[in-house]
Amino acid sequence: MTVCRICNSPIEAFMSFGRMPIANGFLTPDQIPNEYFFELAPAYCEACGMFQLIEQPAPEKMFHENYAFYSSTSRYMQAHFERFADLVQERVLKDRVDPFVVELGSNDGIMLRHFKARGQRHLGVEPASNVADVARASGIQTISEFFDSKLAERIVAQHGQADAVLSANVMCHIANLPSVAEGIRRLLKPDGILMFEDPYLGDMVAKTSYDQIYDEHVFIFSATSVSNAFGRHGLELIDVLPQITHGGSMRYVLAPKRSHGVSENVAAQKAKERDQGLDRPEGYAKFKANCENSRTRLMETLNGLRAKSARVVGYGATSKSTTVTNYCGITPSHVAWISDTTPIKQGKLSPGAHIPVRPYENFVKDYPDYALLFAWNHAAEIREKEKAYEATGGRWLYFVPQVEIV
Ligand code: JHZ
Ligand code: ZN
Repeated sequence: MTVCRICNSPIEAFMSFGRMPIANGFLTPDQIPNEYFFELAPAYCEACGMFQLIEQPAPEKMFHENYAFYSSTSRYMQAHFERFADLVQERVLKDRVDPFVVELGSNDGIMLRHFKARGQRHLGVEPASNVADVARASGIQTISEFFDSKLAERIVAQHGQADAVLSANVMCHIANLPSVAEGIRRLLKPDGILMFEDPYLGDMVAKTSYDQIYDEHVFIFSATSVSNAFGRHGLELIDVLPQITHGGSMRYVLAPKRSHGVSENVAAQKAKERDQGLDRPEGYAKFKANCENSRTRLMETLNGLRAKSARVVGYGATSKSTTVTNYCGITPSHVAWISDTTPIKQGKLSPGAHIPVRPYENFVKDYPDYALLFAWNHAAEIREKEKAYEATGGRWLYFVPQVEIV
């Protein structure tokens, strides 16, 4: 029997996406025989509302010195994190003396750089040492370790308690959330604030963006599940702020219980979640059917394009695309290669499907007929940048929120 990672109630997978590799495990041909696979199967806990994976590979298999995702590859995300840092300054740090900010999973320093620029005390905790090195190179204080309650004690001993603990697209990656929540409670000052954001369950279900489900995302949060999971460790959800990033995210604001007032947004969001059916198995049965339909339509479309010998490439070798290619059965005969601007991914094969990843320059040099937009969450930025591709008659193949050619 499997039990909920938060409340220990029995849980069961409501569907399986099948055998999956590490989403960011881009590899060379000689590594294929040793490629690691696990079963990607999500479950929903009726007791505490947490959407979670039954199985997640060990953290060291995902986050290490060759981690392939560098946060600063998107211009829009750079602007987004500047605004996030400004909000923290305005809402939490402004009137405090010599405040201290800790970010969990600070990657290449995309957010912490703004605190550093203000001369504020800050610390990034980033186990993937290659991305952490980028941050360190620009003077951002970063340690490469996994955060838990023990590390929290060490940080407090060395720097004192934090005024703000932040994270973005990280909290939902940590299987041992109870230890992390406990660590954050110890790390935060009694009037401190925890703010984090992650892809939002309500958006994922509404858009059938099942590609948010992959090894790293052991949880897909909602206001209900976050409030329950952190409430067990003395942290209260005091506000929720919807974000458009990553196809629909939620920023959660938490504080030690009874230290701050609770916004009416919290109850309103939880009510919305009930209205959407996120608290019932039927809601997930419908999501499963939508995933299957999406897969069928996408493969019909790709098979049709292959039959007429259209030239199709992928745009953005995202982590999310690993779920899409492996669940749907997309092969290099459907998508010849994937364009990506990240040097560490270029010249490698995509995990599981083994589609070659090539530099973006190849895309510009020889436009395809169709580009499967794996990085659909960056559509606004990409469409703005790719006017010339569209002008030559190049088309986009979307699969979120539905399969369509535009
Ligand atoms: P993107 C990662 O997910 C992993 P991914 C992680 N688990 C997570 O939660 C989110 O980020 C936050 C490339 N690109 O942002 C860069 C172009 O080639 O959707 C990236 O490889 N041209 C931490 O990987 C990929 O696409 C462009 O113009 O799903 C985008 O990856 C742009 C904008 C991006 O995240
Ligand atoms: Zn539970």
